[in-house]
Amino acid sequence: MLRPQDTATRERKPLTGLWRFRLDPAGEGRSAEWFKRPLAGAAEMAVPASFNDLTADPAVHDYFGDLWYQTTMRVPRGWNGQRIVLHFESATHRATAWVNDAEVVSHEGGYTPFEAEVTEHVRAGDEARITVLVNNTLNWHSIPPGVIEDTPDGKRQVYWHDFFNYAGIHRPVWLYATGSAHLTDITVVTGLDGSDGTVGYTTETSGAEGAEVRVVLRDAEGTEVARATGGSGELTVQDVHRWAPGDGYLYDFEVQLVGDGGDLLDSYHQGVGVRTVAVDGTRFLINGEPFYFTGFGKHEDIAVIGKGHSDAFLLRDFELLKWIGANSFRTSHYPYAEAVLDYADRQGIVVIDETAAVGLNMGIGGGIFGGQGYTTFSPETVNDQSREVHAQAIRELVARDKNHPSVVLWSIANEPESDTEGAERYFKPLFDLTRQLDPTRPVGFVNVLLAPYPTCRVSQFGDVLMLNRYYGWYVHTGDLEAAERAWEEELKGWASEGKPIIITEYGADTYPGLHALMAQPWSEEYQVAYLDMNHRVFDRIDAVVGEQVWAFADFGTTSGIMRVGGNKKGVFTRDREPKAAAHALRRRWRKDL
Ligand code: GCB
Repeated sequence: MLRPQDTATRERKPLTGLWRFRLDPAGEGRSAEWFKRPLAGAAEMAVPASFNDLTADPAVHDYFGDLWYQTTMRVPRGWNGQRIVLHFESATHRATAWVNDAEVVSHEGGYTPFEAEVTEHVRAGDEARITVLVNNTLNWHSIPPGVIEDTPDGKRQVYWHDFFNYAGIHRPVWLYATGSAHLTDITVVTGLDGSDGTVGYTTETSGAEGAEVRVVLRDAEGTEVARATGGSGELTVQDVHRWAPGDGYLYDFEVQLVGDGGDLLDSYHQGVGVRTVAVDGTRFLINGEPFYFTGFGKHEDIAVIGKGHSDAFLLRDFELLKWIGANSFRTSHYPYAEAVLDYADRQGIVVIDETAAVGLNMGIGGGIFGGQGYTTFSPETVNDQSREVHAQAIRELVARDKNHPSVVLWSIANEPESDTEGAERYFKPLFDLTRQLDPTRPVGFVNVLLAPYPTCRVSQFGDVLMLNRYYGWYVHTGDLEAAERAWEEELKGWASEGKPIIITEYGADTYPGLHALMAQPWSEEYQVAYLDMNHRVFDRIDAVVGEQVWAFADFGTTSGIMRVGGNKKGVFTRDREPKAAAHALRRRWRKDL
């Protein structure tokens, strides 16, 4: 699937703004055919945004179930005779859409795009009614999972990940037009050969019998550097300008579909960063050079709009990454908006790209350890059907993000149960699948403190070890000496595996403005001392090739005795102001200061 674009042959129209919106707690809208008329009793709702915090009503904030969105728009007059497509960048966690009276698409999974051709349901120049049934419940067959429990006070949505279950239409929605002969997919794989670069490509088309594919590669100044004809092939770029961390140099790869008579049927532009990624022993190599990750686990999380994408916050966050000297982040704990990855490509920021498989671990709940009364992997809980949903999430992630040079590593899950036979059986095929889908990038998963060295049975499948550890916070709380000893001992065990180790989370909740001379937990001083302790340990272990602090900024969670207005492990506050730790990290990471 190609992301909508305006090109010589394509036009798109954003469907953002205020839509009609209504909850459907009885789940009656589908059988009552609400999509056939203007939504009765509707409020208005911003798209893109999470619906949860745009209301003063607690029942809406915590709502789970069916919710309806509807808008009317005019199909551009000039689209007569074109193929017209309705495209959602995401809808959380599943959706069905109608155009006028016709059901056109359903999609499971809250963070990847989906679309449907709607040519036969609309007319250029006419109004079209677009209705979307979004459902935000989590169950044993959703990624992430959850369960709805009956309580004396009614039903409750329970889940095992530590961030608020924001939902709605979080990213742009588009109507776009192409010709009937069109490109449907482009894949690029880049290589290096001395000072030259290679760009291997494959394309897929539809309705294009007799048409020819032509490709042109241009440098950032627009000068042509290579061209070829044919649906697949390889281009060579002499004296290539490599994409590298801190140098987001992109070539423009234009794919053209040309008809018999030489007419341009379709044109699509794909940014290409020429770089290589490899693992060699305990080293993580980008362009053959050892790379050390500095940065964060992030969230898509902003006050008021929740997980709604904001270009303004995108810029602010990347400014802060640069300011602090971060060269990377992980898309914890779900695929981020495509605009984020495009920007990372352009900024030369390295990305660990994660699926939404978080909370597959009944040993954890909202950051608190302890039994949750369920078995993680069993026929009644996370089972073969869940694994197929997980596999589909991996397929969609790789399909969406395969061409981003910033993405150097797939993370197929965060902190699942990983010390049992059930976990081993569940994960082996998912690693195989990811490698089959993308043989060019390393694959890993993020290991939790509950499966310390040497108990983990899943890390054997990874090319890289990704560890989340909270020595000095959840264990040895406030005792950094004991924490340092225990952490180093465990890390030495992992180092003996001979794989690169990235510390994908370490962090301490910190209430901004709370100070303590004796470095008490929750104080700004403790967060700094905690990070210093971790860095001493990392600097003593050669196999550690990265440190990503948890978290970039404070973020919204469910309420709990461990959470003060959300998770406060941010190095920046939720409105992106620095805590003392931000200055300390900047001194460590900014080699140029
Ligand atoms: C973790 C999770 C992350 C939590 C964090 C915490 O291990 O991966 O989602 O927010 O711990 O703060 O407890």
